[in-house]
Amino acid sequence: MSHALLVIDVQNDFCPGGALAVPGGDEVVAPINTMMEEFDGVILTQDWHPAEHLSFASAHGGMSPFEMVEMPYGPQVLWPDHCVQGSRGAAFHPNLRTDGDLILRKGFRGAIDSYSAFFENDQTTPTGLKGYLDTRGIKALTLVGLATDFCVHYSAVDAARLGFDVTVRTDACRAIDMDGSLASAQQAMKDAGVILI
Ligand code: VGL
Ligand code: ZN
Repeated sequence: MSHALLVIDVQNDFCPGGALAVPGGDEVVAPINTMMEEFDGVILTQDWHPAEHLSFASAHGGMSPFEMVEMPYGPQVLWPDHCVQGSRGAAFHPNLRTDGDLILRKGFRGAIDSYSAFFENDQTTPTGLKGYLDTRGIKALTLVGLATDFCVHYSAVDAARLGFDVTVRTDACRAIDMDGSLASAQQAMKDAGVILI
């Protein structure tokens, strides 16, 4: 059985000093680089938003980061501007190995966010990753990266629902943890059958 490492969003904007810094975000880089040796395939994702993306508070006059809005597809957290296509913040952490097999970009449609590496936040628009993994015969995934409670969480739950064997290595993840989001993400992942290590 083929087992791939899925490295979620280890980008400058999610590391200390970045626009949406995750506490200790840069601490995942060294363990992830080591883990890359251990898998049949390595896939990296990159959060990749156009300027004025509708997930940015700045695109909603008068609203502040971390407030909620209602989008046509449901509730959406508003974020500081982050991971703008081609910016330094959108680049991978400079010490991250990027010699994996595939770099998958997500969140590139202006009006819809994409936490998951499989489906955008409407939970129906596919990114194409499922087809890629199936074509390669990959049946098991280990997830690492940023942020545990958003993009790792949604990617892991979708992967489990799609039938992959899913493990999250929490020692190689870090969380944003707003309003109990880490605890509810951990519960949702367990409920979906994801193994948390
Ligand atoms: C993420 C919030 C907004 C993540 C991406 O990578 O977890 N979180 N965009
Ligand atoms: Zn984003």
